[in-house]
Amino acid sequence: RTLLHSELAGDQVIVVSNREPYIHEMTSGGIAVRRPASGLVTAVEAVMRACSGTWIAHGSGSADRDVVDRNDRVPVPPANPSYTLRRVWLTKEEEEGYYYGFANEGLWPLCHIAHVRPVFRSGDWDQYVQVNQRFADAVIKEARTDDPVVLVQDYHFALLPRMVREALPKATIITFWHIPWPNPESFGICPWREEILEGLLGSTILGFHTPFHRKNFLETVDRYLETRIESEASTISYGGKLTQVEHYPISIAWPEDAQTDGESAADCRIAIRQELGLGAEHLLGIGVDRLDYTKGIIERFQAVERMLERHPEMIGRFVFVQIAAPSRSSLDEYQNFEARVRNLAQRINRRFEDGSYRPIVLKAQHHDQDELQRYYCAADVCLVTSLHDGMNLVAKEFIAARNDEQGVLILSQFTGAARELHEALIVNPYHIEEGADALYRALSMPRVEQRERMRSMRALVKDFNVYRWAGRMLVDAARLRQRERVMTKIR
Ligand code: GDG
Repeated sequence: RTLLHSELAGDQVIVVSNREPYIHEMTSGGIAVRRPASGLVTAVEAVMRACSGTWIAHGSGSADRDVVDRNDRVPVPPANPSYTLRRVWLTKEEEEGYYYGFANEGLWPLCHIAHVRPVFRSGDWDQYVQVNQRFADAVIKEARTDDPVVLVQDYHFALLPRMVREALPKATIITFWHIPWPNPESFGICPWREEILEGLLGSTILGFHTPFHRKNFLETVDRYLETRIESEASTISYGGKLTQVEHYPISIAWPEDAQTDGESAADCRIAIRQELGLGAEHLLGIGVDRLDYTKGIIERFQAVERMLERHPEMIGRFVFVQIAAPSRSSLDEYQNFEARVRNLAQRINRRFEDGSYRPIVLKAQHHDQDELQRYYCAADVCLVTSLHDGMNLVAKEFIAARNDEQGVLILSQFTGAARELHEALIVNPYHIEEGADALYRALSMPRVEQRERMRSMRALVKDFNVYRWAGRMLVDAARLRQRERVMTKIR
């Protein structure tokens, strides 16, 4: 945090993301504030609390308009304001085309390669261009100087860096791509691939979670644009401007105190089991995800089924709770996925049910963060089985919650997190047998081994926290700003 303050001393920071960090909703009891289920928000919010500034995002809550001032601004966090949230209002048509259409039916499956075919419609693309321009205009309007630090978040705004660069040539634009970047052949099917690459190359710094995604990006640019790439220095020179392409693994804010209102891990363990109608003898698994086809929820349930088949002594003893926050549910692909998840849970439950025992508890609704913490603390094992994931913050949240140094993490090899968390049980989620074996191994793991693995992962996540993620980007940005100032003087 101190590092953030010193790197940003005096600079204006503007964040742009689609999702807002706080959503105001009208409820029967008045206006309530909700934190969305989003890895990006979890990470960037921690940074904004530390460095203040303005966060520009799409106003999506039913009471969002009721709490803003004349300039569409509201101070946040509501209980203890430390920065400004500036809301941009999108029309239904814009939201459909830019967000649901191009971003989530096009770019999301394009970049994840999770066997869902991307859909590209020119009408969606038009909305994507228009909305990127509207957010770029909001950034330009917010800028108090000609060289603000602009932090652009994710695949919703691939065109915005160039748009802002054209109006504010001296701005430091740091773009972070939170999802994977595919190989050049896969990316090449996008009809507007050149425009997207050119848009991103308006950035001063472009960040990915892993060296692998960074390399894929460099190769994609090399394939489709006439540029000069310095692979060693990881810079791309395009149209007389340099972009530094780096990897910055994202993380979480390490909890300062136990986050469960003083409830210890041991208390949570008992309380959650009671709430689920279980006893102290029950073994508990947990999964926490947006209900998204990239997260490997089907494969996870299949691994649970296979484990119970192979180890019948676990029937009646092991329960798996899946928290699945609804996401993008107006899209067909997501509705179909939810139906498949529900049907599979039902089929497995029918197969193994016994009295009140059901092996899978599917909680397909949004939960409070405190509630998630309690589940993390109560679980014997946490399953993260994404088919592809930029990083995956749930893995890190589970580790951070376990100050009792107990619990086992099962982690897909296709997450960015697997590049760091070597003491997890790493699995290929497509290999159901392997998942079942890992689950059984986790449930039978001696406490001493759990402690050793957890202790080592906790040290890593505590050290490489989200402030380091932001701090490293900002140190690099400060270096480039300084170089630019020197070069301008020389010229
Ligand atoms: C993208 C990339 C990358 C989940 N359900 C609820 C809830 N959550 C929170 C979790 C966690 C976050 O949402 C999910 O983060 P992930 O990292 O797992 O995934 P994405 O949302 O897909 O995030 C991902 C991330 O960006 C950051 O760069 O790691 O790879 O896909 O924080 O706790 N939060 C609440 N209620 C829920 O029901 N409050």
